[in-house]
Amino acid sequence: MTEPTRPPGFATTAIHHGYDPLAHHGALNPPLFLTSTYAFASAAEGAARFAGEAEGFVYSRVGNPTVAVLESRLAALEGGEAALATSSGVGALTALIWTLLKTGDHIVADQMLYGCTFGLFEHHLPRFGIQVTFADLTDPANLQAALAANTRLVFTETPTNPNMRLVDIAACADVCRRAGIRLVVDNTYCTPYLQRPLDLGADLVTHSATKYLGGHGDLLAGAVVGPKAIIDQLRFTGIKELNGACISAFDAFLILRGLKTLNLRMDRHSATAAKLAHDLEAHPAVAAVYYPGLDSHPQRKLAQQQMRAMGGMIALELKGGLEAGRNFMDRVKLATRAVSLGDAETLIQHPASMTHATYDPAERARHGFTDGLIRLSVGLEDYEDLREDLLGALSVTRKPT
Ligand code: 3LM
Repeated sequence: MTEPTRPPGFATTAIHHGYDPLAHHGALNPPLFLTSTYAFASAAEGAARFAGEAEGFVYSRVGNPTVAVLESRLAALEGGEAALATSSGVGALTALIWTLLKTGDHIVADQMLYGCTFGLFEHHLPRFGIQVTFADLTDPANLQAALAANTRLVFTETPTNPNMRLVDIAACADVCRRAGIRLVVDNTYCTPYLQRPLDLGADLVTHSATKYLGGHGDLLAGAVVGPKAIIDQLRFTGIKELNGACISAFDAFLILRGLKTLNLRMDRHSATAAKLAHDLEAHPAVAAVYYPGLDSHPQRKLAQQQMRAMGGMIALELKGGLEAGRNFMDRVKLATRAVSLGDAETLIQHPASMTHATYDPAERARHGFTDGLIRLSVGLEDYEDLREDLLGALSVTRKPT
């Protein structure tokens, strides 16, 4: 057998990394280990495994062979040393924060975050003595200004959920590195196929694997990727003793299956979303479309630098504001009215009353997103059908009042 002359590409890694069928009776897919616990050959061996002196699994809250394949594959795809898979994206985030921070510490976060991340940061972490400063990280100078002596973590999404602002990962990583503070990037919207924050200098990547990584709307999961020493801490403190947010082996199996088509799906999501973003922007009922592939996006150049393609998420505002947006949502037939994203089905939702209802009206105004914003997660259906559905729903003339 000849040795490969180059490192495996993204798709090859997503399909093969960390698993050898011949070591598992030739089974093409990693076996699903449905077990909570693991037998020890002797008391001494069990004790050695618990002490970390012997290799081997002890209990599925901290490790499972099916989950381990997923973790090594996610680490390889993100270009990190190690990964921890969790029961949800929020589980990944709390494992990270509760493990790495303590009372008296400070976080700087971008001003626009997924609703429950915002809820955790704004409404709950202060109860444990952890303060969060929200800053507009689209300008890295604002990051420098927000840092304090007790800042331990900088957290951002990019593009931001729901309004598609971009944060310059390399520029923020530079500020963080000089200050000795960890930069964490939520890479849910992009997946490692479209954007690799660790390559750009981030220290850790988080995911809601519920979304594109799983890709089929049939599971909840999350992940953290980064240096092995930190991932070990998150596993043996965060998941083991703090939040218990371990992923099920079955969900890990489903994500492994989803990963096999991740690059194909992301290319298709991106291609269809790019066309629909143009169509929507050209429609007279539309006031604004937020999509990094549009020339009108203020950070188009940055998007081209740090993203391989522009992804499947679009935000838009209609000229008639909230009421027009609600009517639009009620008229679509093919797009499904639902939260979440990254599925084969196109999903449409209203952030202010759904995914981001954790922001009260004053917070929405302060953090910079409007009540009228509508979010689309463009699915894998035929572009022509989606176009007809969305433009048709926009074009219905209103009944005279
Ligand atoms: C949503 N988002 O519809 P889970 N990080 C990002 C996310 O978008 C999410 C999480 C973390 C949505 C979920 S809202 C009721 C439905 C950027 C989730 C959290 O815990 O796996 O849901 O991930 O935007």
